[in-house]
Amino acid sequence: MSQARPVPTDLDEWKALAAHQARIRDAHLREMFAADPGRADRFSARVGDVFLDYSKNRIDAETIRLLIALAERSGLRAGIEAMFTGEKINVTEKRAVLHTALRAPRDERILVDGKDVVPGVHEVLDRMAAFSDRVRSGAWKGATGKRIRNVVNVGIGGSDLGPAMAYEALQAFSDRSMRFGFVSNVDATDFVETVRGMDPAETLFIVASKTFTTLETMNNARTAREWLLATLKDESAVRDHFVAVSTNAAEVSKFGIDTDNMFGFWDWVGGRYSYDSSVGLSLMLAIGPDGFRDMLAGFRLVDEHFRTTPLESNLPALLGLVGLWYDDFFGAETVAILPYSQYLARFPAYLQQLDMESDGKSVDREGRPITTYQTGPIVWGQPGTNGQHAYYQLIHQGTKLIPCDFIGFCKPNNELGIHHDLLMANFFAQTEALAFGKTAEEVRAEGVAEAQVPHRTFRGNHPTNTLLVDRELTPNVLGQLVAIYEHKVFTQGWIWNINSFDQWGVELGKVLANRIVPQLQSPTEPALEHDGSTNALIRRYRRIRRGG
Ligand code: G6Q
Repeated sequence: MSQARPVPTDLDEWKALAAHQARIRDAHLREMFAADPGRADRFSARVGDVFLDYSKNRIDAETIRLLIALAERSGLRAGIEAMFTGEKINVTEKRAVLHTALRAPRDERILVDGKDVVPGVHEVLDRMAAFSDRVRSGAWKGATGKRIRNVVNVGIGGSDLGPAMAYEALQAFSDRSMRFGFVSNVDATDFVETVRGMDPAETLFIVASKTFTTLETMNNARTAREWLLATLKDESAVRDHFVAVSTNAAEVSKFGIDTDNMFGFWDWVGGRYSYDSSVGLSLMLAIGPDGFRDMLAGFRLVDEHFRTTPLESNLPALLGLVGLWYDDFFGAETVAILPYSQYLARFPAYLQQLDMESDGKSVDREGRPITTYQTGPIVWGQPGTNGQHAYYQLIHQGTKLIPCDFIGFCKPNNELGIHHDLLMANFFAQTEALAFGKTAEEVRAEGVAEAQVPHRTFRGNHPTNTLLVDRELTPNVLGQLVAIYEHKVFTQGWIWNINSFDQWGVELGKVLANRIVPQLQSPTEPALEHDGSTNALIRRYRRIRRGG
């Protein structure tokens, strides 16, 4: 693994794909479906409750064969094995990448530096479960003896997006007698609006921060402590109302949280891969330990599939390969994630971080600048059908190629009248329309005036993946979906030969802001040594903020 890999674009397999693309780029999905009645069957895969139809992509059997050849040549199988067995594939931070260990069964052994990490994972899970049971049953009391009714997770990025997304996704399974809030933004509005109406005596704060030094989180945590003590007065109340999720015990106790009330995780869990660790404590409080374990089982099911299934029918790998096909061979710059489930409203934002922070890299694992191919796409999206009444216009008729993932469910979480069939009718109609469009002849046949024909014509041939879940959204299904995307991102990152597990761009932001804080707060005019624009903006802000 330590040997420098060839630049992907120098590989014969890459060149073969480029030549193949030139042959099929103008083929229309209309023709492809007409020519092959078995196409929908051929281009489908399944794992657990998730069925993937990837037939509405601009691919043929040869495309998949060549993409798999590229994956094989790039050592994807060895890469998967290296990840699952705890090799230090996060080369810039010299860390193993073992979010898969978070869902390993008790009897599995996974060694990092010669030590089995699985017992530690289960020890933390068991402590989380015991704590959750106490809070949910009312046995854990606040400082004044009241039971906890509000839980507020204070964290940002990987310590926020996962639990916030999953809490929203699994509200149907949560304890409705409790209120859950997520404070991430250092904008005071986030804190103020989240705790509005909460009784401090009934509120538990979970300060979630891997490093316990992140500016936004530490500031929000201090504000939370002041808010609590303004009512409860006594410092000792912090013990009953604050717990921490972190890898940094020293900073946790410096903050005043008893390390007995700290739930750990490990440096081999990246922030954006961490909500199935103790970072998911708020979620466990909401859905209970059994629900949380059921979610882990869903993750696990996909992990095993990804690790053991041949690439030809390996769902996350196929999703990755088809995505890479557009990204690198059609020049597509973006991917839309379109869940037809209101509960998955935050899923696109979650995947945005997972994908863009992981694969948003322009230097390869050997430190060479990447100049001949594209890496991670811009990820975005909103739940359907809302998007249809907004930005789908550009997907249908704009000048850009935007591959889309449609995620839908055969069963609703809330059975109400004809709602679900209406939702799913839109779901099916959109992928059909995107693929097949509407020809000028079809528009004319509707009696449309000639001048309008070009405007009403849909060229189609827009690629989509359909992920159709056999059932309703459950904790287990959510685990499956997240693991599918984790491994999709891994597949692409591995072929691009980048480190999907560091985030120096994020680290930069943390350092830069810390430099400017004292410049904004200084009572006397500070000496500024930024560029001319930044200096002037800071001066302007100071003047106006101070009423000058
Ligand atoms: C995730 C990133 C980043 C991180 C936040 C919060 O992979 O590293 O989003 O999660 O910056 O960091 P802390 O958990 O250390 O506060």
